[in-house]
Amino acid sequence: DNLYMDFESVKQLSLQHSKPAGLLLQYGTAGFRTKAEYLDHVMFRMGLLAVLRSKQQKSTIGVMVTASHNPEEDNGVKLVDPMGEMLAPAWEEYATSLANAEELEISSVLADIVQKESVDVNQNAFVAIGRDTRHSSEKLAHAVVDGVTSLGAQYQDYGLVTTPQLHYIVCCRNTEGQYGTATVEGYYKKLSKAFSDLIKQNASSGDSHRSVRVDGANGIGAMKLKEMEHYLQTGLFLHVLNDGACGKLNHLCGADYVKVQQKPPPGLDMKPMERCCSFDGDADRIVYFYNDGAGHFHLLDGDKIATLISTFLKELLLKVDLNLKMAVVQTAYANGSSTRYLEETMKVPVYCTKTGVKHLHHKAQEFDIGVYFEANGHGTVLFSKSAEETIRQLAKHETDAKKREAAEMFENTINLINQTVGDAISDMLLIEAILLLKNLTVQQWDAIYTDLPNRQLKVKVADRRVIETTDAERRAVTPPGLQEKIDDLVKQYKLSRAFVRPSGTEDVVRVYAEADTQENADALAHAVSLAVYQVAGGVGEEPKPL
Ligand code: G16
Repeated sequence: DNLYMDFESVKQLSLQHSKPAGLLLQYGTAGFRTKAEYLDHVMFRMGLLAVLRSKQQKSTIGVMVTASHNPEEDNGVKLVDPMGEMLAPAWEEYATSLANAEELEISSVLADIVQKESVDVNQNAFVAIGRDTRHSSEKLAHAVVDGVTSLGAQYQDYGLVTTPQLHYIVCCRNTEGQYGTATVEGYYKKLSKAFSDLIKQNASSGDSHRSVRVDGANGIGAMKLKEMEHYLQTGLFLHVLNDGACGKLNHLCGADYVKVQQKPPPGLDMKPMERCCSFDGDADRIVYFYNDGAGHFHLLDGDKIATLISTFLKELLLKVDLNLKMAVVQTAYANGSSTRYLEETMKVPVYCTKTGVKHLHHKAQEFDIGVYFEANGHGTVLFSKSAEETIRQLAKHETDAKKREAAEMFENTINLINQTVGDAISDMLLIEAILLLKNLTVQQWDAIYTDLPNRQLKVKVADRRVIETTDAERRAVTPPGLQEKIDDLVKQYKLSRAFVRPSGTEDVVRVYAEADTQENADALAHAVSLAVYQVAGGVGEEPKPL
């Protein structure tokens, strides 16, 4: 029958994308990620998986070739579900079995998925493919295409796009254009219009000619932002640096570098109080920073962004007089001060999930307005269908002029936000608009609360899977003795907290610590790293004090 025939062509083509012997990979925090040279078979097979998912969902599925914040030599793949979310967790297991299947097992793994998920093999399938600027990405994207066509499915290759652009496109395709026009140009037009409509509502005396310095991580974000400037005719001047013209992707630049190192990319010439921001390698994360008059560096990370956005939204809710349920979702990395500020001063409920946008996104869907941000700058805002509808109706029909204006501002805000996933470009425009509308300087934004000093470190171990965690990754359950050691260490400092977890994107264990002073946060992070090294099978050099 059909199914059998199709699998025949899969088998044929698969021989051109064979799996290196003995290689085992795990679907991680955001898909598969490792050295690019090990990924050809994974890409082919994720093309296959996307087709099955597309048939099952009767929708377009996205495949993004990127390793985001990882070094240039790495690559990876993120799968995008119909509404633009990350692939459903149940399918991550299929992805792992398919990626690890031996050549002769591929058909049976496919047949197994078809059976378990009641996939109608005769259903049409469509896959939207995108890639970042890595050297390896083009060839890997071809492997995805081979996977898709070997199952007789259709595809569109969108070429070089940011990850959030592909998520947007998938959502547009599956809502028949309701979310927007399913092209990169459609994305530019939608966001540019929302941004210009929003800042037109500025009533304050704030200067609407603004500039921001953008570190593009030498990646796709820089390229796409330059394309977008043409649509953004609004008095926002973007000085794009690290645009890929000469520097290496994510090397000494980008959101991850700035957040983890707590310093600006070398060579970025910051004027005092000038707003700067950094994207990551696929432009789904953003952090802001500036230098004060005294030459001190200040970082405004995902937590500060979440606070700014939720303050703005809460004020809008008051103005439109709607009783909608708003919450903020964070992870264990959220600075303790941010959580305290949100809960105690802003009176907004805060939830903590495991690392990975898929977890935060899922939780945020439970509320009328769910603001989610990882401290690393990955996040967005979700609006329930009914909340969005109520706001749009108010913007159209409300007779009280003040309320109607606020509802219009709310509607423009919704239009500016990429609700499918964290999006550096959309987040940047939203932040710029909020600062303007609230007439806030970057320093005033920063002063909303003061971060607890913190430190993040990485430890190399033989097998990071020996560390298992619980309580949204805040406690380690294995290896035995590790958590007890951490607890003892934490007790030695004031306002302290620490946790460890295996990374799902790099072959390292991540360590996070915060305490009353930077010195103490550094000392605690180092002590915890040593504990990991000793108890969890550290390899290479022992962690040194900072
Ligand atoms: C990905 C995920 C993020 C996560 C980050 C680090 O980001 O999308 O949710 O915070 O990896 O994850 P881990 O600590 O498990 O390595 P990106 O920007 O690299 O795709």
